[in-house]
Amino acid sequence: MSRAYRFERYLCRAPGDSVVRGLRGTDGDDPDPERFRAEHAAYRAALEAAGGVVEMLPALDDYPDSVFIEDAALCIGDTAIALRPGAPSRADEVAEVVPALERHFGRVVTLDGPGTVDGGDVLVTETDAFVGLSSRTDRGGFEALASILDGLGLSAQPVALPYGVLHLKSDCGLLDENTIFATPRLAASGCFAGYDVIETPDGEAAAANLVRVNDVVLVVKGFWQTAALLGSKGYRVETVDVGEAAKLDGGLSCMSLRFHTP
Ligand code: CIR
Repeated sequence: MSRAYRFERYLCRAPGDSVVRGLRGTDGDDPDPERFRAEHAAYRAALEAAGGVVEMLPALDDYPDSVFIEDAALCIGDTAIALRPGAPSRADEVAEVVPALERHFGRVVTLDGPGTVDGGDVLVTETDAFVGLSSRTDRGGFEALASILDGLGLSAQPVALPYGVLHLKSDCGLLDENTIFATPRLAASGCFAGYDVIETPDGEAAAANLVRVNDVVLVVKGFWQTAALLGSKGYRVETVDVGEAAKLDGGLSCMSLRFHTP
């Protein structure tokens, strides 16, 4: 099973009451902290049901978006990379996650500045790392990350994102070694040449942010065409409700760091 989706440990951060002040691209309803906590608990249960153990880090009310822990770090094999999130309000989340990374990883590498990278912009396969150039991840961040990934045997490839897309993984997710699930607007760029691409069904672009965890594919609840499509192709699908996270442009991948340390 690929290191890109074989996991036995997960780091999650509890949502705090300040989650109501989380960043969002367009004005809308605030998430409800209680409902968010309930959804987060179900999300953690889904990860553990797919195999492995979740370590919960305490809520950080000074950082309203810190529940979206994926953006602060990247975990590959025995190496964790402390990233540099592009939103100024999120930059200091990294220092809060490093001690937990140091407990689990033999090696914690820090991405050099001044460039920025959000973890949500990085899709890792067995051999490649696709890195979205976005409002959060810039060219300097890409170059710095690419040189670290090269040392880990991964070829980093920049991907220009379609207009209005927050992160690369807002529009794609890994299904297996050779297969990526992506929105038609992202796939149309040809960025995944050499991979099989399954496109999101009409009206279900937001289902692209799925997570393969061991033998299970976690899919956002409510995207029934996606669940049926992937089921028909032999994937074992479980659905998870992330309605509160979605109010802050979050989805399934962003609420955990997933890894299998040797
Ligand atoms: C943000 O704008 O940074 C958060 N409200 C959402 C981050 C979602 N992160 C992700 O999908 N990796």
